[in-house]
Amino acid sequence: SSTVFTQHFQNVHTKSQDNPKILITGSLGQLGFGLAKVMRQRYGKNNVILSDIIKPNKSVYETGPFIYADILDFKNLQEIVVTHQIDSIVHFSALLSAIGEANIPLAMKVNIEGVHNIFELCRQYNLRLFFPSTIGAFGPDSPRNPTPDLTIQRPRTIYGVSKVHGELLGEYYHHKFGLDFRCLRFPGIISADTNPGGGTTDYAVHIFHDAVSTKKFECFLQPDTRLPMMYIDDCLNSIVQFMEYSCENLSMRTYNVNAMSFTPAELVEEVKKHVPDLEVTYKPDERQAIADSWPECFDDSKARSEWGWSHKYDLKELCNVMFKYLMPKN
Ligand code: AKB
Repeated sequence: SSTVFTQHFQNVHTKSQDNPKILITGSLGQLGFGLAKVMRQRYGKNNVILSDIIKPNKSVYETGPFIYADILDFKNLQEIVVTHQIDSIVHFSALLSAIGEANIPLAMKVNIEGVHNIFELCRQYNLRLFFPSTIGAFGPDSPRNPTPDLTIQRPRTIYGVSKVHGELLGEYYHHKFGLDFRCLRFPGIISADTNPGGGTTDYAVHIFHDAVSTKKFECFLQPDTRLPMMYIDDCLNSIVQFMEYSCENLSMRTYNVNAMSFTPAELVEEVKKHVPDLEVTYKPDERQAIADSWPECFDDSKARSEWGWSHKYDLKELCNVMFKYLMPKN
C-alpha cells in the first residue's frame, strides 16, 4: 500500500530522489533478521541495513547490507548515518530481563548509555526512531490482568527500568524536539528460526525445540504462570503497521500490543497435541520472581482502536506454525 511511512521517506528524499534508508541495531537478536526481510520486501533490499557488533554467517551478507555498528560508540553511529544516508532507526540492541540481572553493569551500559546515544543521534540527524518496550516495563505494583497502557510502572529488573527510561526519554524528545519516536510494548515473542537470548519468556520457545529433539522439556517457570505472548510474524507486522501509520492520528507514542496469554501448563497441553509423548518437568528458578511481577494479560485496546492493530496467531495457530517449521520432514 502507498503508506504514510513511505510518504515520509519520499518527502525527506525528494531532493536526491534517494530511497528510504533504515538502520536496524542489534539485528542478530531474535527480531532483526525477520524484520529486515519484511521491510526489504516493502522498501527495497539495499534500503534496510542490518547492524551488530558480531560477525554473522556469510548467508546474512548475501541477503542484503550488513555493517558493524557499536551503539556505545557515538562517532561510529554518526559515521553510519552520514555515510549510508540513514533516516530511520529500529533500535533492537538490548540485554533482556534474565541476562540483564546476571550482568547489571553491562545492561546499564547497553540499555541506558546505548539508548542515550541513539536518542541524541536521532535528534541531531532528524531520524525517525522505533524503540521496542516490553511487558517487563511493568512491575508488581501494576495491575496485572489486564495491564493498561497508562498505569503504575515500577519494574524490578534493570531491563524493565531501562525500558521505562527509554519510553519516557522518547516521549520527552518527542515533545521537546519533535522527534518521531514510536514505541510498542511487546509480550514474549515466539519464533522458530531465531533464539530469544536471555529472557523470562524464553521457555515458550525452548519447549518447541525440545519437543522435536529430545521430547523432554524442563520448564523454569511454574505451570500456572500466566504471561502475554505473541508469534514473531504478528510482532514484525505490528512494527511495520505502526511505523507506517500517520503520526497525526496517534494519541500516544507508546502502545501495548498483545496476541494471547497462556501458562506453561496450557502451552504443554497444546504442544502435546503435536508431540503426545513429550515429558515435562517443572523446576522454577530466579526467572519465576521476574515472571510473577509481570502482567498476566495485556490490554492493547488502544492499539486496536487507534491504528488498527490485530493479531493473526492464537495459541493453536502458534503451535501449528511452530511445528510446521521445526518438525523434521520425511
Ligand atoms: C524477556 O523475557 O525478557 C523478553 C521480554 C518479555 O521483554 N522476552
